[in-house]
Amino acid sequence: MVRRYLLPIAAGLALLVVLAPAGCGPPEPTLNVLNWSDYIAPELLEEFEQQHGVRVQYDNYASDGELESKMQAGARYDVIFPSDRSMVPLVKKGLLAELDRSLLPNWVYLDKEFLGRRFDPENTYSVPYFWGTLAVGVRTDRVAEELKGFEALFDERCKGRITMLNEAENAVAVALLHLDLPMNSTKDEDLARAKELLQKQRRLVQAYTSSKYREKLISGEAWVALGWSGDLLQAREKESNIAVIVPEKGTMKWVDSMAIPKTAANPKLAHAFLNFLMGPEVAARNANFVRYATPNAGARAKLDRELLDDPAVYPSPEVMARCEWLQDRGPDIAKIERLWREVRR
Ligand code: SPD
Repeated sequence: MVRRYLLPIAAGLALLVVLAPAGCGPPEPTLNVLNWSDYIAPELLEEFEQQHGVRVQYDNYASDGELESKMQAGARYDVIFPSDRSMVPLVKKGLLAELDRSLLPNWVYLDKEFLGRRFDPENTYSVPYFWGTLAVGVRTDRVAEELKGFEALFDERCKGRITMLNEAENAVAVALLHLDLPMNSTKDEDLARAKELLQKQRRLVQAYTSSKYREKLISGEAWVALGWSGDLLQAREKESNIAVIVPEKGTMKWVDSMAIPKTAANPKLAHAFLNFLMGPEVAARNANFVRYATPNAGARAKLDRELLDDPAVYPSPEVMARCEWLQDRGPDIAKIERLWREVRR
């Protein structure tokens, strides 16, 4: 009787012991992260994996539109990094989860200046990650004169060597600023002038890209690139013949956030990841690597001195006073999207 019942159980247990080391144990928890390209120090992902005994599946995107359509189509991620611009539709469509502050003790290190912004007044859904400006990267070995604004992007002499961000609102904002018009204007006459400028510029443009301009500047394939400050600074790190111009007359300032989608499979682990990146030590290492400005006040004292003193990372208060946030243009956004389609076709 005992043999009849115990033997099969023992055999079953033995089989389990044989199979378990071969990878048949419980699956390793995975944190699915979707971030902009070149926007985190890779060592931090490994560190988080080791600290929490998890695997981080890390994917990239290159534009606001790409993130928004992925989330709209139901992509399953635990942590995403929307821009201030993308936060508006993501919140409106109910795609983000409310944050649990009790799981984010490092909140105390955030700089209040970057909290309570219009796109999320109570920071119900978002934690500021990095901020920066819309800037111009220039190969100084190719473009000799001293530049102060966006002028090289429209210069015939740079024909075929110019790259533009492939983002409607960024490109239109630059055209409006270059024409000394308000960056957030939706007036038909202002947009008509911006369109004319961008259409005229089209034959000078080598590529519309939001992810490859860094490499193109480094290789010298491009001489002038419209980009986001930190990416251009990363290029300057690799090639000393690159200058980063934050237009003196003012430009767009922006802040990207960390957020947890409503469909996150692992919200607890997602909070742990956010809190990890919000720690002053980690936030400083991350900023030193990506060369963007940090909204983490606790990290400031730990930043590389040359980063803190670099006006391309932290522009002077005078220049900052002339910079503007992108506003939510509501239904008027359709005008900008149409304009951009017409420029790009
Ligand atoms: N390579 C990281 C780029 C992040 C830029 N985010 C800026 C969004 C501005 N709308």
